[in-house]
Amino acid sequence: SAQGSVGEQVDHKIIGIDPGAGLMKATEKAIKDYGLQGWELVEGSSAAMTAELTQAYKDKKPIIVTGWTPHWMFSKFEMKYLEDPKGAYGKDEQIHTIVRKGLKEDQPSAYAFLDKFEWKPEDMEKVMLDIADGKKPEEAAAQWVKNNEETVNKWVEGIQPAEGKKLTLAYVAWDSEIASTNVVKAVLEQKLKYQVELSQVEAGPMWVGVSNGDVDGMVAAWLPTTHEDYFKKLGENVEDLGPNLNGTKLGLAVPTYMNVNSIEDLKK
Ligand code: PBE
Repeated sequence: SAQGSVGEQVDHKIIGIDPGAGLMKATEKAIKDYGLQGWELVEGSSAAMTAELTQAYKDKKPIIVTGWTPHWMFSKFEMKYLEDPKGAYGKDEQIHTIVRKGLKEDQPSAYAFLDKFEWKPEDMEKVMLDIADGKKPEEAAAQWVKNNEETVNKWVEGIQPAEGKKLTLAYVAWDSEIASTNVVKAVLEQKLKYQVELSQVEAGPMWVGVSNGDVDGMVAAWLPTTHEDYFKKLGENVEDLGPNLNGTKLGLAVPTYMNVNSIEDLKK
């Protein structure tokens, strides 16, 4: 077309996120598997990526981002994943809750709730969307807890409040994990009377922190694929409480106004 190839339109750039994200590793793999020589994966952050996407979308400009589900970008914008016939991004997986060894004995109430915590993609999306629309994460989380009293009460049923005990949760500033971690904090504080501190770190330090006991836990482990490397290295030293969310997806995402459907088309 008059605009040239998709590569020319976007200056052969894929807008990525933080380098510790499994999504970045998967995208490096996609670049290799699909033979996208000359393409650059731009490092940044979850927030920088969505800021760039928001601006491009407003201007109806072409852009390719590293995307994932659950994410508010798919409700605020008309977006599509590029087909991935080679399976570079792996299959659908789960988000797991991971805690430090010994938490069960030291903090049985927190442990019992974290073990029980499980919600749906649409729950997480609701909180993410409120934050994207300008609510503070704590406010969006408190609102969700208020609107979902029945679900929340089931999570904490029969668990003894901890009366001011301290707990630290690690997370990465990914939009999905900002949402989940703040909801878990709200429940621990409101329902179980914990004093929760959130530690915002990169993906590597998040895993290391739980494995060496510096933090008590996290709800941000994407397994078995996205955080496979971290789990292989540190999985022995943590306790995996299993999935807290089912129904994820990773890939390259573009606005639907772009005339491209598959990662294979980026070669042209
Ligand atoms: N993400 C969101 C993370 C996990 C949560 C898909 C950007 C990643 O490690 O890629």
